Parts: sequence; C-alpha cells; structure tokens
Amino acid sequence: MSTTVAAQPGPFIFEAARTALVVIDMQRDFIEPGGFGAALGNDVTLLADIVPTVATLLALARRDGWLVVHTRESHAQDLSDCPPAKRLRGAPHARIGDAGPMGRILIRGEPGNAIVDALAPLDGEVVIDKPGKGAFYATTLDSDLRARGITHLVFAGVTTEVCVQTSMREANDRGYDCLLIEDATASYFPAFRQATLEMVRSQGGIVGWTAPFVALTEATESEPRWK
Ligand code: TIU
Repeated sequence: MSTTVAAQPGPFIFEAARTALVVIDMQRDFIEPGGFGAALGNDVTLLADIVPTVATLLALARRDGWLVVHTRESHAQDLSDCPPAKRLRGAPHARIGDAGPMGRILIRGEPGNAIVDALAPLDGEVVIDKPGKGAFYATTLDSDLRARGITHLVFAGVTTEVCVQTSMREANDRGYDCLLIEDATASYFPAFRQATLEMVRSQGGIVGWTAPFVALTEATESEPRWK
C-alpha cells in the first residue's frame, strides 16, 4: 500500500516497508553550547527549535514500521579518520578533538557527541557514525539500506545546507527517492535553510522533494489503519 504526500515539486509516493527515516546529526555537539557548532562561531540556539517536530516525526516512522536511521558526525579518538584539512580549517574557537565542556569536540563516545535525549535511538535502529558531512561517505549506510530493500528516504536533522543536503545529494546519486521535511531541518543561517529547500526541489526535483511535516501527517492518517 502506497502513501502519497502533497510535496513540492509534486507528489512524493512511498511504501512504508521500503522507506527509511534518516535523522541527520541531532547531536549535542551541534545543538547545545560548548560543542562543535559553537566552536565554529555559531549561535546554536537556532537548532533546538526543531527537536519537538523531529520527535513527532520519529514517532510517526516508528508507528508505521519504517526503518529508522540516525547519524552522528564523529571522529575516532586518535583522529585517524579526520583529514587535517577538516581539523585545521574553519575553527575560530576550538578544533575537532580539543577539550570542551561536553568532552572532546566531535569525538566518538564523548558526551557532546551523543544524540540529544529527546531523540535517542531505540534498540534495533540503525546508528551511523560518519566522519564526513555526507552520510554515505566512508560508512555502511548504502549497504545497510539495500540489504533491507529500502528505496525511499525521508530526511530530517541539521544542518540543512551542510550534512542534510550533502547526504541527500549522495542518496539521490545512488538512486534513492528523497523527501526533506521542511520544518524538521534547521541551519545556523535561516537564509541557507530556505535556499536549500528551494534548490532541492528546483528543476523538477533535481535532488528530491520537500514537504511540511503536516503534509506527511495528513497523508499517513488518511490511510486505512488495517493495511
Ligand atoms: N557547520 C555546519 O553547519 N554543519 C556541520 O558542520 N555538520 C552538520 O551539518 N551536521
């Protein structure tokens, strides 16, 4: 049974059994003071606003039996998976691996690298630690999705124009149909978020589709529940 979402630039049609929700990098390092986002000089308070919407989106995906995937941008303790260019560039206050109030910045296993409590993964959900901005680079995500027959991805998370957009473009090139939930993604730069939404769905959906969360809710709730 398929579901049709009133999306842009046109309807996004998916089957629950072939769909994954991909929640990108909803980590303390980006959302709370003292982490990587703050180290880059950003006002991190802008990102916390979407947590309740992402929590409701997670509940919908779990209710409807989608695969749920969480990603974390993170590096090994010895920084062996962190290119020097990434560490040295764009760090006005602190670098990846430096000590911060939530532990070493952007390092796997440190308190700041965890997903925020309200969106914590449940047992059995896929958690991808990624050293890049894209969720497919140097990870098992593509094979994890293909092993489960996933063809459609619904994206949420932060930040819209960096890790979300990069991951969506990687997915699009690998043949997945991708929907970005507009009010379940945020940026430190609201204008960049808006520009990303527009570029994703431009040119007939060159990267994918976008829709507000309410459009997904209405689409899933108009279905019979005995499916
Ligand atoms: N800086 C910024 O906007 N984002 C990142 O560094 N990573 C993610 O988007 N997760």
